[in-house]
Amino acid sequence: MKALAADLDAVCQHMRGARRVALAVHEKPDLDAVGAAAGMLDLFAQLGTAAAVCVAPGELLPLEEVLLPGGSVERRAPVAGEALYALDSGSLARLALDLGDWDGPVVNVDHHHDNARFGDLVLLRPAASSTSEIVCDIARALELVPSRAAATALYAGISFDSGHFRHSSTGASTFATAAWLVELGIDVTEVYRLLYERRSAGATRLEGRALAGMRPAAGGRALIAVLTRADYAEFDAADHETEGIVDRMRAVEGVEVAALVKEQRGRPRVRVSLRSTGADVSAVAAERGGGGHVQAAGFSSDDTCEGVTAWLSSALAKLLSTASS
Ligand SMILES: [Mn+2]
Repeated sequence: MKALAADLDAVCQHMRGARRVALAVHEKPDLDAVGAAAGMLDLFAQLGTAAAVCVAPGELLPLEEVLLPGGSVERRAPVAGEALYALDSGSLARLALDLGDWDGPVVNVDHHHDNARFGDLVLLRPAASSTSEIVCDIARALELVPSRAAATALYAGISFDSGHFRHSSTGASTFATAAWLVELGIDVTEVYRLLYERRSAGATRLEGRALAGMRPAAGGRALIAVLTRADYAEFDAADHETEGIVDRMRAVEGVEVAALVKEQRGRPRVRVSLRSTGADVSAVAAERGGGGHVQAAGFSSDDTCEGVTAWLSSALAKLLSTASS
């Protein structure tokens, strides 16, 4: 599969000519992947092209039952004669799909800056907030109007990937696209509640425990909190329900780095989430075999919570003593 320089027009042209399409997303799909897939499904439906979202058995698509049409997800590999549209995935290997011996045209639509530029057609927009935003650009280039349901999913994807319009990837085009979707009749309050206001009471209490217990490091420029198995058990909260806690810690005035240490059920013993206002926490994570982005990273360890916390105290002090900010 030869990589060709391609743009929006080339992808639109391919879409108009496609006969059968398999839409694929990255493994552990997020709401941007789901929103982009819902948007592309709708566009292909309007073009009269058979399309399905194809994922490996066992992959869960968040809010699939709300944001994707019933029967649109097939837990299988693409078949002969289908073109593969890879959405929101930096590489073929990262797709939530085992391609097996399938061979056919690949169209790569993504916004990850480290995208491997795989495929026969590449539509890569690293400045875009989300792949969902790029799908809106495709819709407008095709002069198609997404259905209200597809518009809702696209808005959900943009909201999720932009941190609800606050990450640095949020540009004027993000708001313009959101405004276009609102004009199509979506209910922004309904989407907000669906995405951000469905936490369990236990998860909210767990957050309270973490926030009440946070301790300063690096002379107050960092905060570290620990959640033990006893905390999860006390509030009957699931492991994945810690999302957002470390961001709340980072939002404290004067805090440049926040770290949340989460004790696991088995191995690894501990997972750590790191957030910063600009200091490179991916470098701290890399020291313990982890990684991520400059402002959002993580690592895991078989050390105890106490051991990891002690290590973090000195690592964050060192990081912030050398940080320019
Ligand atoms: Mn994305």
